[in-house]
Amino acid sequence: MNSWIRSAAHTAAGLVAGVFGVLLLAGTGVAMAGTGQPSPWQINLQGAASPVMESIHSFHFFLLVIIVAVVLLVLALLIVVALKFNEKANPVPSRTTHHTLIEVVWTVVPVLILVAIAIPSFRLLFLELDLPKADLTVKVTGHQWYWSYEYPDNGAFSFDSLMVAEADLKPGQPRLLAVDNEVVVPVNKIVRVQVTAADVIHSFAMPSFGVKIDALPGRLNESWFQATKEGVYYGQCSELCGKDHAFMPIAIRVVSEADFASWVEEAKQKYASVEAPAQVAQAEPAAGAVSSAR
Ligand SMILES: [Cu+2]
Repeated sequence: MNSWIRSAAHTAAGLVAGVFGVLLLAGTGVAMAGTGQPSPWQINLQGAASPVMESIHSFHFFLLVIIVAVVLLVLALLIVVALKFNEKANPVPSRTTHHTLIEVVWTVVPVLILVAIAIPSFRLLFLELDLPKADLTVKVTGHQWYWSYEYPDNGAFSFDSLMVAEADLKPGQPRLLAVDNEVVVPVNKIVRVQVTAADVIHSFAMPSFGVKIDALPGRLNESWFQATKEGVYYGQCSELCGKDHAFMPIAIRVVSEADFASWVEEAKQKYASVEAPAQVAQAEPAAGAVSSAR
């Protein structure tokens, strides 16, 4: 065998091994990936904690299988061509220029593959964008550079949520992700998220819930999630919004329904006292005081 054919065969073998290696890593990556926050050496999506994210995971794996099959087919064809039709092995080339069956096959098969991808893709889009009846609403507003949250169904209190500086992190709080005031939602309830922005475009993203939606000034976008496991989940602003874009994380704490109810009671007190409008000296002028007030 020619040396270049040998090296081509080696390269091909290396490619196949590489593809299988990536597949293997991707397969185990689902287990390796953290849920609620990224983990070291993570190469796959974050773990799923909502039905939408579970569907995103399955769709992602389905696409991975298809793309690996396509890559392997093309690779095999390349190897066959390189080995069988090089100048040495095939000194007198065929003059064939058309083959109707092959041409029909290489047109129809890709169309069928695209249709097979489109059907679950549209189903997933519909799942993400068709809001089910919500159990509660959280209104999210992006600011330069923090988020504020409002609970219109639970007493309409609102609060700001700012990143915890590195020096103030408590044990267990992840750097660049922990916030002072977390969003709290009940487990297994459908939460409608209404997203807007007060200044520039931000994007509200929570990977483990499969939520990413732009926060646009003057527009109210909607998304939803149903957190299936209790715990704290972290996300980040995902639209470049200025110098502190990287420092406006999102933290959602998923708790039991009873814990949520008691948190709401606490939050109403806590944020009411913080958010009370400042008392401005503006007394009703007495009837005789009008002229002197001028
Ligand atoms: Cu932002």
